[in-house]
Formats: sequence, structure tokens, C-alpha cells
Amino acid sequence: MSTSVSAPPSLARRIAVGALTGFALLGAAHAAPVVFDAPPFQGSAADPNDGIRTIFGGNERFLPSFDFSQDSFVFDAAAFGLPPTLSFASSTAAALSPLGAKVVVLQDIDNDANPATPFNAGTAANQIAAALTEDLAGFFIYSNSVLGVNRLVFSTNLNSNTADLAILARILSPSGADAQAALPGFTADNFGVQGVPEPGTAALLAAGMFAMAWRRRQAAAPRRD
Ligand SMILES: [Ca+2]
Ligand SMILES: [Ca+2]
Repeated sequence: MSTSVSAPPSLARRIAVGALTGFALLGAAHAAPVVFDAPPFQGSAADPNDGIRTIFGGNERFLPSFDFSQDSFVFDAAAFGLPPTLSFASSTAAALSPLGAKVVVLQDIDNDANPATPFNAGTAANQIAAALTEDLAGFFIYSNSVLGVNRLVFSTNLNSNTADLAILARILSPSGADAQAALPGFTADNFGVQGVPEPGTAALLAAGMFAMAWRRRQAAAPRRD
């Protein structure tokens, strides 16, 4: 009885210290990713086949800030029709590979050498489309000159200046010139895919079932020797 009186505080303290240390480590290494798991045009009347660009902002997320060292955008593979990994390019439109990338961080902040005219999602999409030569659905980050913030956009086809655009998020801070200056900070590590079925698991399962069926057939077949 006397031993159990002193033991609980010590144990509780150790658990508390351990938990705090664990949380501190987790906090330093992984912030919660910003997950997009709904179809990008959910709730929109956008028609992918009408040849008219719809810019849909109905599901836009407003993010207070974005820490390049630990924050990330994570897209659901099924909702966006994505491969397990996303190709990445951070570039001006002029320097962009004609094949593009699944994620383009557009470094242009003006398209007509006139800072007084707006640079918005449509302008950014046009800059990218003009640089590409092959159809490719994907994402881009651009700096909106009117709102003064960086935004994340999904395009049904980065190669088309009439493809529908879904504005997914805006980063509220930094803003203005600081937002533009922050564009080169994005790396491939800030973008990920979740929910990709593991082909290895499915293949293994299929192989196992095939083997079992084959054995049963062998066992059932009359011997011919
Ligand atoms: Ca359309
Ligand atoms: Ca302009």
C-alpha cells in the first residue's frame, strides 16, 4: 500500500513528460496537412464539355498562413483522378517545360508589363496554357494581384485556356508583395496524394487466389499417369 502511494505521481509525471516530448516532436516534424478529399467542382454547375471556362470558388479554403517547412496540400487520388505522385514545376511560363507538370507554381506576377491590370486565376491559367503542348489536368499556385494573396487552383486541363478552374485555397498571409516573394518557397514536398490503392496488395491477393484455385483443380483432376 505504501509503495503504490508514491508510484502513481512518478508514473503520471513520466507519462506527461513523454507525451509532451512526443507532441513537441510531432509538432516540429508534421503540421496537419490541408486535405482536399471532395471532387473539386462539387456544388458547381461547371460543364467540362461546353468549351467555356467556369471559375468556381464555392469550396475555396481560407488559410491563415502556410509554413513551407511543414505544411502541405494533400489531394485525394479518387476525387481528383491522380497518380500516386505528382510531378512538380516552379517556373515562369516562359521557362516552363511544354509538357508541364501536375503541380505548377507560376512565378509570373504580371502578363502584360502593366501592374495596373489584374493578374488573376484566368490570367495565370492562360499563361500556363500558352506554354504547354499536351493536355494535362493539374494544379497551379499563382499570386492574385487584386486580392494580394497566393492561391491554389485545380484545372481540368492546364493546356487549355477554356478549361474549368476550381479555386481550392487562398493563403491569407503573407500578402501583397510578400506573397509574390514567397512563391519560390514552394517545393514538391508541399504537395501530396492520399488514398492511392496499393497495386502490390491487389496483385498479391489475386496471385494467392489464382494459386488456390489452381491447386483445387489439380487435386480434383483425375490422374492420367
Ligand atoms: Ca466548362
Ligand atoms: Ca498586368
